[in-house]
Amino acid sequence: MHFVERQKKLQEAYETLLSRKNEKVAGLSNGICDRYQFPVLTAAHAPLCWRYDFDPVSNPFLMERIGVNAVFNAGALYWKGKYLLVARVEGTDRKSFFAIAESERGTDGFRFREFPILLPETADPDINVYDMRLTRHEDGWIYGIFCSERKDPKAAPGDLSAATATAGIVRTKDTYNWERLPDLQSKSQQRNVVLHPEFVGGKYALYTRPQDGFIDTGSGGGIGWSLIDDMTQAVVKEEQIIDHRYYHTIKELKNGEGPAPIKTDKGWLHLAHGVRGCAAGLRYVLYLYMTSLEDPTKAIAQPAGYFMAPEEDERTGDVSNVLFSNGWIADPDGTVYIYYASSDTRLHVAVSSIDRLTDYCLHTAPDGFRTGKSVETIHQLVNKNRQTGKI
Ligand code: M1P
Repeated sequence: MHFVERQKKLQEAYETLLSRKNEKVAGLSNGICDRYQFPVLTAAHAPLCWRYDFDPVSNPFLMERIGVNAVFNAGALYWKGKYLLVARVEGTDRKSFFAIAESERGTDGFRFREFPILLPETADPDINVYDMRLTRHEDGWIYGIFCSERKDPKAAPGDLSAATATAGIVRTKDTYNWERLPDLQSKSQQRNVVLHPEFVGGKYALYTRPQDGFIDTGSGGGIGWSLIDDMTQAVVKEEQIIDHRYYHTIKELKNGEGPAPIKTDKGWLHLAHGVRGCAAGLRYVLYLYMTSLEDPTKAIAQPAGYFMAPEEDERTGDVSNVLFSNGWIADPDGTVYIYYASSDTRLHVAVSSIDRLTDYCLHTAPDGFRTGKSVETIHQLVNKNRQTGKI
């Protein structure tokens, strides 16, 4: 195909993708949230100018010079009239980086800014970065906390896979200029670290996820909480587990805080991921819980099980059987946009509301930790339905 014709076709296909309207999936859903038909971001949403050299002299075949493998796990923020996503963009070279996509609607029309974020490095440069959680803190800064991955300096000779996970920290006031702060200091490895939006007793508060290794949490008991004196020199001095992992639950193997919690009049609303092992490997699902406004370390609602798990096409991708979320946005009218990725490949949106999500948390039975309790819960519901004669 002639260069000019190919360029025209590439641009037309790109504009068709970006202007595609997204509708709620037809059907009843589970009533907790509604999925949307199309992913909001995919590898194909990466701007053509990141991927193609449009000079016929240096790229006579108009081939892709830089490949994008996947776009997923995005932090989210409503900013100056736009829904803003800081997406994890993974190149075909396996390196992830952050890039901001914006939309005026929240369910479609996401368009990347011209340049991905050129993240400032520390003296020990990140080998890979991913999964930024955004927090608009009451101190006036927008913080981004992400996983910084480096080769494990203690790896045995020949072990090219051993890595370390550390929480990298940036902050901005305008979403264009990002100041890199020192990485979080912690005695264990850390991933899925999230900043609580308010001061607690005059200190910053972090949700942590202590882990012994890069993949295995080992003795790390779940989602932790740590008070921090200074975000410009953040140190985990003490850490308490506020959302534990348990045997034979959706979070048996590991769990991790999703985005920063949303403050509601009934408590802090949290979104997290839970991981269990099965014959097919690791299975990542999404769950909700709530903590007290007076004491954010105290759980006030822990509904059993997941509210979202991989469905249909979501089940397959680079790392199959995974739903992961590190971004959501609550509108002033209570609408909640949950940005979740499937199978480490693409990013979707599901829409709910504060009322629906808190109702789900506060009126869903907690896990009884054994099968008999689960059946008892069903009996209670059937009896209630019989008594009220509503069915
Ligand atoms: O591959 C699934 C997910 O694995 C990790 O999550 P966790 O820290 O809970 O193990 C992360 O690498 C995440 O990006 C990825 O989606």
